[in-house]
Amino acid sequence: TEPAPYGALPSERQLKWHEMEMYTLIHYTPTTFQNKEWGFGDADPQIFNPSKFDADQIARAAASGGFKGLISVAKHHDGFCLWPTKTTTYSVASSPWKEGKGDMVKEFMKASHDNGLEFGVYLSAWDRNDTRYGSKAYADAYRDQLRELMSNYGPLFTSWHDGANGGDGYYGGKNEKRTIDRSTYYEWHEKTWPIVRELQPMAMIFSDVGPDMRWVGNEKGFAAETSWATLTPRSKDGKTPVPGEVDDSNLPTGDRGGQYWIPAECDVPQRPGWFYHEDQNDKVKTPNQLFEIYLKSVGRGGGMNLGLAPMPEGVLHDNDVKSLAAFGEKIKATFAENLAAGAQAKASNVRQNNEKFNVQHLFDQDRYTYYASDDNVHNPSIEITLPKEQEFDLIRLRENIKLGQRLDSVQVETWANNAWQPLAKATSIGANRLIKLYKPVKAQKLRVTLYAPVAPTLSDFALFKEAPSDFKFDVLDRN
Ligand code: IPT
Repeated sequence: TEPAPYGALPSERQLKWHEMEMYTLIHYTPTTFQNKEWGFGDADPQIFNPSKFDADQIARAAASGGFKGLISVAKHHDGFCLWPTKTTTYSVASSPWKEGKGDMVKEFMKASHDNGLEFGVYLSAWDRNDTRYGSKAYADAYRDQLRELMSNYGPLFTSWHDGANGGDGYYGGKNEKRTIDRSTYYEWHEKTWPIVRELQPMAMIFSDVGPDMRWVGNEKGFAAETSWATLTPRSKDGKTPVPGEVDDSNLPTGDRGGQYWIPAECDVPQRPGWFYHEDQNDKVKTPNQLFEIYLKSVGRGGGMNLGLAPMPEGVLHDNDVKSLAAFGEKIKATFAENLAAGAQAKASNVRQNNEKFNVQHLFDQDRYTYYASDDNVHNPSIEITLPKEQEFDLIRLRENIKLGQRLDSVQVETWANNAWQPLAKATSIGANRLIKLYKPVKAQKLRVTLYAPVAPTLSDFALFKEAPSDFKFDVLDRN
């Protein structure tokens, strides 16, 4: 019989999301034309006039990087809607683009599907254009916008809710105080998120507090070295934690034994900011920088959400396109060959001596078939003999998370000079853990020791060698 599940468990939609690993977030609004990061909501819709908007160029670049999804910022803080909404005239319908007949969210959706990407939306709750902002009428209009997006753009993999959601500042270009109580104003739990659940049951809801995935607490794209998928959201003031009003100190690490399964989503822009700025063309992240982010997000059991910033023309700059493609090549080359394939393995204990739980499942590429020990054995070890000596610098471990995040830590040793030599240790394994070694090592025999408060359920052990990237930007002497 299977071990009993341990702690908080992932939902179907979370399991699917863990397998997806990485996707992109597109910031393109009148703010792009103003060369700003946070628009004031005062941009004349006439400036939204892309000369060669091409959603396909953007989605193709994302797909070439190995990304599996694309999120359209359908409305940012400036309030401009990229689709012809019924709720406000401040939208593409008032712009010269396609003579006001266009729907950019739809174009992003089509381009995503054409390029094999799943599609999602970001809808800013903060709105610096809408004069109703702060009143109940606006909160209702926000929910109407959400309903439009959830209804008309196919199956969505996420609905992304930023914690940068309001308060004082500039509205319509005027410095105004609009004091809202964020813990009650948007009625996230009571009214707003139920719309997502009802209309898009497979959409992962992102926010500081989940419920499906959490902000990681920084915009560097890095989860903490120890990052649990489980979390107990905390508020600063004893009220119900909501986006923008949380104690965010536990977001990078999660909580061991946390109340809910709310894994970290690591968001980071490909450039210094989320929007395009011409003077940052030489600051586009390189494939090696993106790879480091991958290791510290996906490799720490989270997701990687990379921000892409089209130019005012409506396409990505060549530097961004080339770096994405080279990153995609690097990921492919690195993970093309599992150097542990074909290994023989022997565990100190196998659950009920049953084939179903034997160590060969570690090498079958299936995230949910697994090795398990008996219930009273909490730190079994597994000896692994590779078909021949291999050189590697990446170790991948996975648990069958359908039974929870069970492992506290693992230790890996290699056999050399007639003794076991310590090689690496890691905590918080979960859906996917990548351990990067300081330098490549050669070994044929390894030993993995597991530490858990219950019988562990390990599903994967793999070894890889990071593929080099000799990428150089054409216009810049930088790699
Ligand atoms: C930051 C929000 O404060 C946070 O709640 C979360 O939504 C995050 O954005 C997403 O990246 S604001 C940013 C300027 C740090």
